[in-house]
Amino acid sequence: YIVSTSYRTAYHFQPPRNWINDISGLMYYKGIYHNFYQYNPHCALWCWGDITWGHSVSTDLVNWIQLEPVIEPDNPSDIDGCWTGSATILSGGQPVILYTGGRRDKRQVQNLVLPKNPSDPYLREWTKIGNNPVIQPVVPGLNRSQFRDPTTGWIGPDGLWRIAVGAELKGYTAALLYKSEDFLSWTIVDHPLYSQNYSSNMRKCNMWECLDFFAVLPGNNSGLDMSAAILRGTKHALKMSVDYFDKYLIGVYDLKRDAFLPDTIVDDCRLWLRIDYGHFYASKSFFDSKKGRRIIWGWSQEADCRSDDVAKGWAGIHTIPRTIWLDSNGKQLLQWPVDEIESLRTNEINHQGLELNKGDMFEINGVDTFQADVEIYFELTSINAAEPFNSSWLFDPEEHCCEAGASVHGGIGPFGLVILASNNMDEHTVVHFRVYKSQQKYMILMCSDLRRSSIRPSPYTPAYGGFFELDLAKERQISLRTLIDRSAVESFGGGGRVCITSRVYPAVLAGVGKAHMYAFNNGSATVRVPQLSAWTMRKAEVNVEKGWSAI
Ligand code: DQQ
Repeated sequence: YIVSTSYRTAYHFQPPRNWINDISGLMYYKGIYHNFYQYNPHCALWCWGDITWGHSVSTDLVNWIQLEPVIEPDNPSDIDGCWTGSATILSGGQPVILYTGGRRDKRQVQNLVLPKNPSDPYLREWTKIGNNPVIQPVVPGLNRSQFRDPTTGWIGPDGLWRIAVGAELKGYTAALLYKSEDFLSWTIVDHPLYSQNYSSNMRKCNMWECLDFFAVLPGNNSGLDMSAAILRGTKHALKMSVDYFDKYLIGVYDLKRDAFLPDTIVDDCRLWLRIDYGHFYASKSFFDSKKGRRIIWGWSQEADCRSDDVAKGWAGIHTIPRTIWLDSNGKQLLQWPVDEIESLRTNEINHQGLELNKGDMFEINGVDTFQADVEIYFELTSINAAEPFNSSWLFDPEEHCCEAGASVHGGIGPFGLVILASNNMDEHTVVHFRVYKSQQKYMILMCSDLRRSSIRPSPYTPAYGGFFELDLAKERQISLRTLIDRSAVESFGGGGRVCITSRVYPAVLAGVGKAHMYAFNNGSATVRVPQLSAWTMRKAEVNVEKGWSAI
């Protein structure tokens, strides 16, 4: 198979060569979007001590130019790697970066860098300050090798800056809270922003990595600046990357207690909602002051074998930036690809008023099936056939997606999209829904099933899944938007209630044949498709190798 070129994405963020991982600092500064990320300039693998801060810039979040790495390991406070951190724009407009440094003795410390020339909108050069590290792991009971990933700072009512740092402390996983007047000298607050005891039923919950803490308004997709005055009705989201997924809690930031209080306490972190139910980790959000929205994106690691990564010469992509906001019910976050990505759409095709009976497959022709954006609305003709919901499925939606795959007939569903399908269907990926009845409400299962996505033996091909609630008395339509970009598939179900990122490596993509795409239904109840639109997606200019001096 022609591994090296065919799996490279056409409009996702990735480096021309080498390894990338976490999103490490995002900001909009003097007309430019900045993406800083974990980057190994030497090869396509993650290696201790090699990790620097890669840097790319953009004016539209679609096309990117890669600049020189900005922070490299070169002193005892980061010699084992310049790991994840965050950017903050201080009150006078000055940008700063805090990042975790790995030391040889395995202690993790927090370091500060400042731009050499803040009037340069590209912020190409950064200087480590003399008194690094600015935060040491000195708290009694702290595990010194589990103390990392400082958040973006925010200002509290006392005018002091605050940040949170993920840590393992005396049997707790915690978001430790630090305060500072000047961003240079920090003191720990006597209680964490939030913490959780490791207990037996949470044995799967590890240290919280890549914390993110941000303000949201129910039902309002305008973003909020964390340092602005807190508006009435504001809620807060605490996001943590843990156990292979990015999870979050919704609650309030109690200013008197200086603590995050989740709306509901769920001890078992397997039940926490996820930013994305697929192959997505280490996301970060930022307030986009240009358009007044909050944007988030995450890292999607390769799911093929390491020897293929080495052969390709690159590994890791970032997902499409998404606007993120809180649903009007105040319970869950919604996400939608930023509008800018629609500038890549071409060759639009449309279908209206399709009817899909049990066993129907409707082929979607006329777009490049390897590089497409598909939006489809499924309308339920009746909800009586919904099968009963079993709440134990919430612990392991992946397992339920395996049991209830696209070929298993149901009452309502499975229905959805079959993509990247070879002529004889020996390779295909399915994104589908099922509707279940749970007492007074309906629960929708969304799966991204990769089990037949490749005939090649090496890729990791699970069935990802997530559930969302839908008031079917009010809303009879379930929408699906799927962005297909060669080895990346990002799906947004129910208007962004469940998002699933997947990585696929079909042989059909490596030049063996043409791929097909179908809308299908395999449930006993007929579903209508009032609207189906699809586009071919053009290639974006993403980090094209021109040399650092291109701008
Ligand atoms: N990756 C970074 C760490 C972070 C982890 C190192 C999460 O700072 O906790 O590359 O993917």
